[in-house]
Amino acid sequence: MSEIESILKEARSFAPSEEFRARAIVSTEEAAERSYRESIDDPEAFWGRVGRELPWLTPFERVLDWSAAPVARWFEGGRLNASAVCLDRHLETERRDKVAIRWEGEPGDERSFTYAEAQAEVCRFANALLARGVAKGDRVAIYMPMIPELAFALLACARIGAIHSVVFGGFSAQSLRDRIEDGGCTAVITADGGWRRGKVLPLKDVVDKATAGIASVHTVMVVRRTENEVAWTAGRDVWYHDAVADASPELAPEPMESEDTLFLLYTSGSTGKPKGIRHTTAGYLVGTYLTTKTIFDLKEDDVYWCTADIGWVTGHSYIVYGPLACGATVVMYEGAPDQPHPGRFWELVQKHRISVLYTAPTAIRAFMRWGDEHVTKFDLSSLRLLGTVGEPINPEAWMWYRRTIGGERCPIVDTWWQTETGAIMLSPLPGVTSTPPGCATRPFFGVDALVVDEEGNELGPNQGGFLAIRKPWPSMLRGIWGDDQRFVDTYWSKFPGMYFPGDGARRDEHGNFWIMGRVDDVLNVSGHRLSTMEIESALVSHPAVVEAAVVARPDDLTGEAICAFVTIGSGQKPSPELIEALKGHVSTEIGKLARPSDIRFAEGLPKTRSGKIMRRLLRDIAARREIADDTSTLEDLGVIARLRDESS
Ligand code: 7RM
Repeated sequence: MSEIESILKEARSFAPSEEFRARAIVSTEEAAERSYRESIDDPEAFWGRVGRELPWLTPFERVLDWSAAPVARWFEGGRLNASAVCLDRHLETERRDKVAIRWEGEPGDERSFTYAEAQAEVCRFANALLARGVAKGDRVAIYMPMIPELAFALLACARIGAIHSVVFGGFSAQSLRDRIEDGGCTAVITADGGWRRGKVLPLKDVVDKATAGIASVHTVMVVRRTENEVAWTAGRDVWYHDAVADASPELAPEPMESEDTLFLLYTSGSTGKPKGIRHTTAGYLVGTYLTTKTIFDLKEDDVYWCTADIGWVTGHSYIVYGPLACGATVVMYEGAPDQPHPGRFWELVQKHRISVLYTAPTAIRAFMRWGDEHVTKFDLSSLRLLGTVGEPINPEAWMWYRRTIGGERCPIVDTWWQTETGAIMLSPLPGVTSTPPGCATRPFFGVDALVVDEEGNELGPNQGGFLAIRKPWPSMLRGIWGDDQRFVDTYWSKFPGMYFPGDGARRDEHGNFWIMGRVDDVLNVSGHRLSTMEIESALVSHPAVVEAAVVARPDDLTGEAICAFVTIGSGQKPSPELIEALKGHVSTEIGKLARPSDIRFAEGLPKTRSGKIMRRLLRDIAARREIADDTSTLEDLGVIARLRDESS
């Protein structure tokens, strides 16, 4: 029994309006189909043409070399620089004085930078790094709040050919230390602090703890943001404003080989030590550039906002590299979505006339919980396109997003991808794809995706199985830093010749892909393999429920029993009647097989710092086991204690 049974049925589907379609970058099904066919049948012709849209210092000679599979080599012979692709290229055009980054701090302070200003700032930053002895190929850890200097830090590293390794500003000193050591970083860029929910996160203090005793770190560059007191290590620490005071605003970009490493980004995965995912220069830029342009349908006058933190891959690809390569105006926000009020995001949309918004299902479900009144008091008519990423979005949340945020007029692109894939892999094309709620729909150009069984055989329509990808694509990871064998074992060994992302999926009769969650989360109830995501979707479609996480607990009779943790709306009360109602609701929505044995009410669910539900912790609680897993990536440790209390 290797298939995952799919029980969720969704009959609704939404096509883009004629008005949207007519102006879209990809505006007909024929054009989309033609490009997709070419990208699969003749990838070198397709990607060669896209590649030539970037500004090269030396043109590439060969599009793809797959002879050392699974390590691909794209655009060999070419030289380019990521900071020049994102900034310099626009300075010769009308975009020179266009706003590149419009930033707002949590306390409401604002700054904005045109492309010309951003380029000068990045050159000063890069000169300051050079003056401190940071050289091409060196690894630089970046541990910062969401301020413009964070984006500039990535680009300044790229300008001199240093490899950046961004660590999300919410991680602990130990996590930061592990990543600095694993990458062999010689410099750290940080800030005194950052604002989060009205408080100062003392980032420099954390860096001091993380670097104590690491002799290889010769420089800690500190941006002044919150003006809190910081300890100072003479000779090692340097204020950013001092370092750039006399730095020249000009610096020729370092010519980088296509396959030179652009950055490392650590992903924790479910077990073992974090993996330093390695991305290279040209392929990554080509992938993020093309997906940003066509999936977000970017036009010259768009104001684009991706709400992720740059500490995650979503921020790397869709705040910094993709949108800037496209010459977009990017909004960046430092703080929490409910600071100082639960309507902060919508206030930002109204104020900056944001037209394209990209956010996560976890945020959308929080907005639903907080209530429509915080949304509807703002004017959201500037929005024309919405996106989601990070988790499967349940149809209920998708419908709410469409109605309440998108005013029923904005297409939604549900984008499936990973840190490892570098860029979006499955997504609707907003001008052409008719989209069912909660569906990531189709493979992007060049993505040869399929659903296979345990043996790697392709499955037919509506059979659930493992998502796999058959061909190399430009923005794919090139390896795990310092561990080539783990790269092969993790991604290329389950199905020979295919990339294995670790997600379950099914393809429906229209060819649409439905992501069914991580395969590690699949339940086995009386011999039936069920996706947690589908049961969660059924629960959330009950009016009392705002969020749900389903896990298995050992059961003598059925092998595994279904245990559901649910968060209910603010006007709702936990009761035995509600428990029965919810169990009955799942039975009627998707069938008796999926009826939960236990329903447990939870004030909050354990989430990673990027908002993904951590089901493995819930499995321990459901089985009343000690938590065996590493909880260091958990957003709010208190959640676990409260869940324990509530379920004992
Ligand atoms: C971009 C990002 C990757 C994992 C991935 C999936 C899940 C991401 C979606 C999704 C369903 C989506 N990178 N995931 N996007 N699942 N629909 N649209 O999130 O490396 O942090 O995570 O996230 O399980 O494998 S990531």
